Amino acid sequence: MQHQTKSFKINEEWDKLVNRDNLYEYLYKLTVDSTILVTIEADKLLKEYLLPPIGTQEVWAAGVTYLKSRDARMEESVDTGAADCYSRVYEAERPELFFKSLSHRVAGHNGYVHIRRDSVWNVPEPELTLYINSSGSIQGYSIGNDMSSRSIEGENPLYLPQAKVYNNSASIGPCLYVPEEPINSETKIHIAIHRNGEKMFDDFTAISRMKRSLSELVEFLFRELDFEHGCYLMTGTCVVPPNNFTLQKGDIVNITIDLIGTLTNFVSAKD
Ligand code: DO4
Ligand code: MG
Repeated sequence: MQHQTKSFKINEEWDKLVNRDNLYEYLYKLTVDSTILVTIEADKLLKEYLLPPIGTQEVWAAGVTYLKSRDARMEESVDTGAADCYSRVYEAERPELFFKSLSHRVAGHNGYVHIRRDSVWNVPEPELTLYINSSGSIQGYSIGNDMSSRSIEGENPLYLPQAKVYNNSASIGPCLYVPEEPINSETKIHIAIHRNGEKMFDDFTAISRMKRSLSELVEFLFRELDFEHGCYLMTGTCVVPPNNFTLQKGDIVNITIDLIGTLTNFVSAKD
């Protein structure tokens, strides 16, 4: 755990550690009794592959929460006549929420995300990701990458689970950010994609552009679901690469969110 300029070694099981009300206060108090790691040791740990900050939590995702996402989906499905369902969900009271992953399919910082071998149009989706405790209260924030096949979803929206859920289709990290106050709505999300050392795409937006509030998404998710140790919720993509762009193996995706950090992933595919 890091607090201000210090790093601490915490010997607690993840699910128990994070699933509590007032997580910030709990962690703050822990800093008093915990072992401080010397800078060299902490830096070494942080430079290596970091495990994603997840235990047994399910990862859910919201969709079409930004105009950018609605428009991109309408464009990719224009030939199939399904474009209307995206404009309707964007305006509807009920948001789109879908199951994304369990921890064994989630990559961490500096880990590999996959593109499907049967998909010709693939993109990363940079998303503010909430950690919500079992009582339905947002206790922390992370960076999520909701890897997606635009060709498969564009063919038919009923293929959404195949476009969204496959090995290494989700990434979360580099940390769980637990602030004292809720995240500021002017917080920016930035994505850059590099190929062979060259920048292929780079864009950013603020989370204030989201059509829905975070609490509204959480309220719908928790209506008929219990999460024993809390859950993660990716809150939808705000940035979409141009329609002629598709990811390739070897690409590097960097997603940065103010105050949280940068999540780096290498693009690969199933062996
Ligand atoms: O409607 C399909 C998925 C949308 C999504 O993942 C997003 O908007 O981020
Ligand atoms: Mg998404």
